Amino acid sequence: MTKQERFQKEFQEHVKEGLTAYPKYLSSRYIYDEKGDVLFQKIMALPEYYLTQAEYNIIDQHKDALAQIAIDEKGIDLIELGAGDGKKTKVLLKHLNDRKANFTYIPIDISQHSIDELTSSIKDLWPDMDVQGEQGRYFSVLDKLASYNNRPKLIIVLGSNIGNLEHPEAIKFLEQIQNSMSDKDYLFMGFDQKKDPLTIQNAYSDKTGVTQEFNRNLLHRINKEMDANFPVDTFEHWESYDPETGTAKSFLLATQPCTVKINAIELDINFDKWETIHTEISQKYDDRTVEWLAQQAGLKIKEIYEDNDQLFKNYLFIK
Ligand code: AVJ
Repeated sequence: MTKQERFQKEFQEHVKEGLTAYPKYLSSRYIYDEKGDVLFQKIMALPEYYLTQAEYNIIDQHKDALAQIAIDEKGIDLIELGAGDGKKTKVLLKHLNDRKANFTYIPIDISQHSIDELTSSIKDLWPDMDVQGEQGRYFSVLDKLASYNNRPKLIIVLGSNIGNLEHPEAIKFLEQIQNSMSDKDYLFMGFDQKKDPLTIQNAYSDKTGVTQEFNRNLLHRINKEMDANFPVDTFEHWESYDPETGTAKSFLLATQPCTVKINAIELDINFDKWETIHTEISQKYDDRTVEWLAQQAGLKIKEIYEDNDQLFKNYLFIK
């Protein structure tokens, strides 16, 4: 079975499981095909979606401290999980390059398309930079990371991507990274912070409807890849943020009753009016919660960096 076929099979099993459950759910992991990648890039450019700018600000402010790690260690592997378009990382890459640090950049992403685009754009900017991109799911690639032990690693995970995971999964994720680290390695990770609930609510339900399209892309994909007939436009995006738990939840809401045929998996699914499909969580954090997650995963916080508007934080972890 090819990687692609395995992915399709997994996707089909997930759809079957999630849409026959009550309440229904689907994972945001499957939003990201080529169209989903473009929609997420549009989200990152939205004025409401403060996360990208805030983390950009942090990296810009602290790029020298991060570059110093590479200089002090006389060379590192810079491994990025979920690299995407690398916009924020390029600030760091430029600085590492300017300071003539010795490093290999290893961007890892689920999307081969993203890896190819990122690699060629870096080659245009810095022809001599050592870039070795890899396509894969975090969890499968993490095992491989453990073998990159010839020199210290700086592992970076930006964008508060960890926020898509419930706490137990987040701990597992951190644990797997921790297992792949030696005591010379660093982990630099973004965690979006608890803040005015309205700011969060707006970031995940923009007026122009890009987030709705992003969320609906799940249904478009099922229609296209599983020969299904979701009336996509009758499903509305809904966002709810709980300021106590810090969990922002995305839903698709059936505004009309309907029956959806998913031919590839021989499944008919009924939706009542106002029935929900839960599609994503975007967890928000505070220092206490991050400390707890880190401790559960065997990591220690070495440094905390915050943006000027106090919206977002990046934590530097060691073993
Ligand atoms: C890519 C997981 C960080 O949860 O903030 C953006 C995805 N969803 N708008 C997030 C997303 C809706 C994003 N992450």
